[in-house]
Amino acid sequence: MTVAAEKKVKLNKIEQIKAQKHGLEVKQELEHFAKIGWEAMNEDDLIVRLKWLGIFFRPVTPGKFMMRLRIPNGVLNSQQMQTLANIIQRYGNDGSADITTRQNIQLRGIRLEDIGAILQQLDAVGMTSLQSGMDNIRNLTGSPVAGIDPHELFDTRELNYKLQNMITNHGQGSYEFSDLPRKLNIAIDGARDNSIHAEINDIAFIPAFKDEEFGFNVLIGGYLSAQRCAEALPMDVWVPPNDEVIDLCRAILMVYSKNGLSEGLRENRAKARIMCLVDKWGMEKFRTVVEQELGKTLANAAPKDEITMEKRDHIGIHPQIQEGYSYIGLHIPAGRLDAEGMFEVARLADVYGNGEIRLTVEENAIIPFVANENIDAFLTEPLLQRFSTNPSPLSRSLISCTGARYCNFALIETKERGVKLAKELDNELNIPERVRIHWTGCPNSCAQVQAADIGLMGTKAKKDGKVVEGVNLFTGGKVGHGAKLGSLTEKSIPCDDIKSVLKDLLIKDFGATIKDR
Ligand code: SRM
Ligand code: SF4
Repeated sequence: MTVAAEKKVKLNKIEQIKAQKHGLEVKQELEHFAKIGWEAMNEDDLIVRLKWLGIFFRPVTPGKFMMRLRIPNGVLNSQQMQTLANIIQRYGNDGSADITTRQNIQLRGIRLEDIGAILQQLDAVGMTSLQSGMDNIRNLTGSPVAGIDPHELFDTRELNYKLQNMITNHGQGSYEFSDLPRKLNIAIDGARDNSIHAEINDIAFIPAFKDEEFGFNVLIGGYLSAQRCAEALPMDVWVPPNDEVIDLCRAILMVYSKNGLSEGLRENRAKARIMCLVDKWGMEKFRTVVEQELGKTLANAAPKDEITMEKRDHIGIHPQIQEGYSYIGLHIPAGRLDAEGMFEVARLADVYGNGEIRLTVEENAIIPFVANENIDAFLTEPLLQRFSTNPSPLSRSLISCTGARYCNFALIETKERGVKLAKELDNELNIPERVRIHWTGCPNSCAQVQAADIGLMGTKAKKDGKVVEGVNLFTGGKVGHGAKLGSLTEKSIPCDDIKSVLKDLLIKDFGATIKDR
């Protein structure tokens, strides 16, 4: 008798859909889908299974799909960026892209009949969108300045590439790693400034020395959701910075996947993240079961970690560890790109750098390896009028989720509103230091309002007796060294009143003063 039958488990709807046909199966059916059109597709294939290919049906723009890529450690090259730009360019005004809060890229406007060819185009330049949605491991994050940062302890790029290859079977799709009870986030950081928000990842590797040997302490179970937000907990494990990281990830993923059914994680999706397994077992048992899966005992955590710096945003010009070179961070307002902007970023990377482009969880882009003697010329490039190296304080630190323009969960429009308001407040106030304002359209918190200095989460509010768009206000989030989640401080502020609420808050708590005009 199966465990499910024994315990009379009632699988949730998504598990039932997965049991009928695995999500990756739809890769073989793309030609058929293209023939019949999205309107005639089975709903489970259209809305659920296509997400295993990184393809998201958007009820807000039916027929114009979103494609979520995987960009491990946020590193891509100019050829890859040009390929992405080419893909969206053919869709005219419908084609656009966003840099995401997991240093990744999403493309918009994609038509069903093009998906097969696009997957081949991506494959040809070493990219994939597979397993980037639903019950899969999301983009693997790492320091955006890995390998070029003078303060770095370890370059995590190779580890993240290896991990992505394992998880996705070199971009072709892996049945082994794509049937988790729920989504899962992994981050590996070799920098000192917690550039990846370790505290809100399901599995986080943070730098730590054990007996003077470099490695990682491991945190488990951080996540944000509409029902609960949890900071990751120490697993009391230390691993050296080599294949042991990959092996440990494999063991944790197997334990999570294999026990999902017997521990009830496949019944209720709101109680299915890996922290729920830790809740049931306690961390000690969790670690023991992982060790059994791994077939060996793990070393205990190092007594302290090396997250010692405030979080950097990487915007502007910064010296690299390689003498004579700098990396230049460009501010991409709310992460939104179009084909023209992407071609230009790729061109700057080729002309001034080594062709590489880095993405940040703040939704910005970095061009590394600019020779110091070329910086002045770089700064005269017209693209910098759009993507500044020296933006004003609030605009600089603005982060926004997709919001109502494309996301059907959204209760408010976020990106345009956030960019406009930051500009207006920057014009009206002197703001002495960075204030990180995050806008998120609904309680899923894709733009991590709990990590923000000021977090604004879409909701409904009342004004003059009418229901209007509003936000819940979060404050007190801290990132980098000593990161902690902020909390809800005010509910249901009508969007029309946000500007004055923010102005007061910036003056009262962040030392802002009114500008003389
Ligand atoms: Fe998210 C679902 C967008 C980062 C928590 N997220 C969604 C969906 C797929 C919902 C949907 O089908 O419409 C959104 C797609 C909208 C669209 O068209 O773009 C969406 N999430 C995003 C992105 C694009 C926001 C952004 O503007 O950057 C981010 C993509 C990251 C990536 O490249 O993979 C994104 N989402 C996050 C993060 C932040 C992070 O990872 O640091 C979180 C909180 C951390 C976490 O997951 O614990 C996050 N997204 C969620 C949740 C709540 C998960 C839960 O356990 O309940 C959902 C809803 C769900 O999964 O059921 C969700
Ligand atoms: Fe959509 Fe809500 Fe995530 Fe924003 S926070 S992208 S509105 S699911």
